[in-house]
Amino acid sequence: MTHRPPVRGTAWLALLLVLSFAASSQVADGPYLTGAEGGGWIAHWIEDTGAGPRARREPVREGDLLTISATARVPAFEVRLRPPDPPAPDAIRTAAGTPLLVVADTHGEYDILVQLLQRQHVIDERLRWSFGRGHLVLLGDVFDRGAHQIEILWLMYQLQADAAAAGGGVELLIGNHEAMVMRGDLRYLHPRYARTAQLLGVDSYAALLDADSLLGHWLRGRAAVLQFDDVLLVHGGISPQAVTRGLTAARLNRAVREVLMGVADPADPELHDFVMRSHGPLWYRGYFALDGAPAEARRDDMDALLRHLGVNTIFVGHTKVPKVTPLHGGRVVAVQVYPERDQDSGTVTMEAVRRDAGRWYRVAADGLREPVTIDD
Ligand SMILES: [Mn+2]
Repeated sequence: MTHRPPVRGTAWLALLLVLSFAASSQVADGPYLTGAEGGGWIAHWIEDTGAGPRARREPVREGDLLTISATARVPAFEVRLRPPDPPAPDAIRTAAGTPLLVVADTHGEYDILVQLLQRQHVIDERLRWSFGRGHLVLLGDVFDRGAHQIEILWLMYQLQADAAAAGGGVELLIGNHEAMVMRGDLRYLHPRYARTAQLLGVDSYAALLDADSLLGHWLRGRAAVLQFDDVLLVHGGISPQAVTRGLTAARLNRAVREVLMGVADPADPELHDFVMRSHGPLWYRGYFALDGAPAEARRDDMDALLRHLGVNTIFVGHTKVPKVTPLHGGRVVAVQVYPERDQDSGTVTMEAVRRDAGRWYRVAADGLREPVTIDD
């Protein structure tokens, strides 16, 4: 028997669908800065003229200020274009007591990320750095699913410079969705960006983030694996195979970078293959018991792995958990609580991990701050 809802209900449902599509179908997009002949870049925007979208192009160069448009919930902010950054470090050592906030996959959920950063006093109401000498690390997967990946990229780009000027730091790690989009796998791309590529007349959205583009070059210089004091930060995880393979953060970062740069004749093609597969750092899920099966990595494996890497704990995103969860007796901490907003109440779900004065806290976009015991 087919259940037919009353007509009145159907009309409401239709209205809700229209409204939710309107909310997610922001037309304006950009800027995308593609490399220009003779240096500098061409900035490409999609503008909403009211009578439909229109492409705008303008040459820009180092030192220029560009405005990143406001969204429904987040104000506009400015970015200053700077010379290419050096590649991200493989390791960061900070003075005792340096605060750290670790945020996992954001998947285009810009306003939820901004709310979380504001509630944690990492940025202020105008999105300016207010974390002083603190460090912010995003564990990758800024791209795909949600509608606002480009805003997140620009915000991280600008905060990186502002944090460095304040004696702190910002690192965006490479997740599997960064690798997918940069390599042209656009299966999970939000429709907003497919439309942008079409309006700008490029074959693929990936062309707007190629190695000659400002953000594409910047992204290819990020790390996939970061040793931060006595912990390791990575999107998916480090397989215990790293021990027998002799893999370090430096080797993994070099291999991921070479893949994303499209290095034609790599010294270690087998490693290039490894880093883009299920046991590579962007994809690994072996710390987790999934689909009723026990975790692939056992506690003995984890001890050998941590000794090999020279850290006490590995923090990962990529695999969803209902709350920030220590695993394997605190050898791993799972951080990815998927960012969501309840459409009725407006309340948001998203968690992160924070270190203050050497202690760890589970924090959330609603302002929650709760000590979390990581060690046995
Ligand atoms: Mn992922």
